[in-house]
Amino acid sequence: MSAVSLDLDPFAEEFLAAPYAHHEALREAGPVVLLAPIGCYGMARHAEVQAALRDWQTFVSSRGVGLADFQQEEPWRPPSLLLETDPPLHDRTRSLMNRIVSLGALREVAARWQAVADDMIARLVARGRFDGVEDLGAAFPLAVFPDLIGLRSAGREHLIPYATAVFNAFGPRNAVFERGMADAGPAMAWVAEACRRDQLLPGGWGMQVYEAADRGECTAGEAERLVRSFLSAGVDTTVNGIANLIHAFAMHPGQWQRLRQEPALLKRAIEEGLRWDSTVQTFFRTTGRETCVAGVTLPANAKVLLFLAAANRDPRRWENADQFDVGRQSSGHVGFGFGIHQCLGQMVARLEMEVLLRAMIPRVNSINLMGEPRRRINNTLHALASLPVEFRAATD
Ligand code: OVP
Repeated sequence: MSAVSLDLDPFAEEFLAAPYAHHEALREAGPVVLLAPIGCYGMARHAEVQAALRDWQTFVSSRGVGLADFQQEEPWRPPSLLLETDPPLHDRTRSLMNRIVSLGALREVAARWQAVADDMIARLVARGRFDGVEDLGAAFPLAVFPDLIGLRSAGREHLIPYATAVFNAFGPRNAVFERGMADAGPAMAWVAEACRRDQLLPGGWGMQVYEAADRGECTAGEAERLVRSFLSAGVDTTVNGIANLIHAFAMHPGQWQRLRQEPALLKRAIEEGLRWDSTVQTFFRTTGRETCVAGVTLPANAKVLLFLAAANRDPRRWENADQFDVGRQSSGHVGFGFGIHQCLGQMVARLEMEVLLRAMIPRVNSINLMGEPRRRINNTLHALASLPVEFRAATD
């Protein structure tokens, strides 16, 4: 069998603005489709996406996890030593980073992050109306994450524009990419500088990567690039993860009431938010050899787009997949990926959402949408530009 060809560009602005409207067509066309306008394969069903993510020997990452094949064209920046590598290199860098991004390290910051969240949410409740992106989605990660890494204070406003460029660069060189790149120069220069040892504060996760280099676990050059991964992957993902979760609750007031009545559902609610609206919508792999997926032959050297967010709403995997239901058992979603590359920072992302929801449950009676949210179109992220909301104070 060969893959069904679709005349669908998943990086067209109309698609990126409303991806969920197109996912059903992608899933129903077949287990593997040919996306004719961009000349690559695509998979949008949970079983096939998960299987491809598990099989890193066939679906390789070292040729880039964007549309560009690093074997055909020069990467736009030196490849990530985590995301854009295969074993054995990947396993060495990932093990090193796993020792830094640990549960123990997060336990040390949890109480402080809770205090920051409590204070931020109390102020937002007092204010009433605010922007769920700027005043919460961006404000919270920026209040905790750069300090965790040990970044100096000056220039942190470059973090989000840098990430925008990084996540756009996984897609084609379309107008979305060009707009993101147009003013990214200063952000790229700032990030490059911020990753250097002499710019990092002692005790932070950035300096800990250099200390691993001192122990011979990697070179100083590799350390610099591993610190870059923290800054690339750790900000815009959580910014929009939080904003998307607030948006989900604003659209589903009954689900917020349910969580308030059953706070024990907190962890499930977070996973459900990640399943229902995955910030990272897609990643590519490249076939290192010919392979067969559900009876369809894929040639070697092909780019394959994995629709993580579509897999997370596959009715073959979840009942009422399009419903946001905080009581649902959502584990098994691929919002953080799956397999050897599964999100290194997932515990950080979860902790940020946890402390925020813990702060909100006793204080926020209702979350009300006060205007049309505006999307920020990105080739990879499901992102919001603004989310006008109101937190009505709890009196109970
Ligand atoms: C979502 C990710 C995203 C962007 C960059 C990197 C990782 C990196 O390692 O540089 S994972």
